[in-house]
Amino acid sequence: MGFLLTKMLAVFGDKEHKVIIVGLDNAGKTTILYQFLTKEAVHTSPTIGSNVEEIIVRKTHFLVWDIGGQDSLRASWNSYFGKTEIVIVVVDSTDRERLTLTKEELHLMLAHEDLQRAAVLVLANKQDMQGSMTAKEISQCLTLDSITTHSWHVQACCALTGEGLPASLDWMRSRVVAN
Ligand code: G3D
Repeated sequence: MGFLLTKMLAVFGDKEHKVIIVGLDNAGKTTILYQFLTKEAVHTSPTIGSNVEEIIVRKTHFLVWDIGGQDSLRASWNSYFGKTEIVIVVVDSTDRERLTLTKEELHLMLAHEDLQRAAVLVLANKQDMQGSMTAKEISQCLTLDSITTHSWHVQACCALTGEGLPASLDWMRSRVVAN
């Protein structure tokens, strides 16, 4: 618990950049978090707590919170927003039916006062699956072009193989280094 507190205080001390991973259940959030940790270029500290991990990308430290996506948990997402610099929105690219729900959640989040300075990374996950939507299609469905208040980026990926994830980490790093 003391260690967790130390890590949380580090965020407020601006030594680590806070990232939250959101998305509907089954989108691949947890798989992505742990795939980040196994990439060769990424060195990690031991697990800090349940689904909270430190990731270091070329000396830039991120504290990444994987927030559950089930109906009952989505209402509490905003309790994690404070000090967040990057919001990762994970999309199951085969789940066409629920993309509208993701769109609504995304635009609702961006209106929240605690996220006014956060950058948004949309991960179009499960690209290995037949019939998956492309990153461009997902971008259009989520109306990302209409977002002018936040820096955003969409990246196609496959959490199972890790494809697309190093590029995502590079983009995240470029965002926090730029600020
Ligand atoms: P969540 O944390 O968003 O709820 P999980 O999602 O990370 O638990 O992943 C949900 C399921 O999707 C898991 O399968 C996981 O293996 C699978 N998955 C995640 N990413 C990919 C991907 O890129 N491609 C494919 N094909 N599957 C993926 P199970 O079977 O364990 O439920």
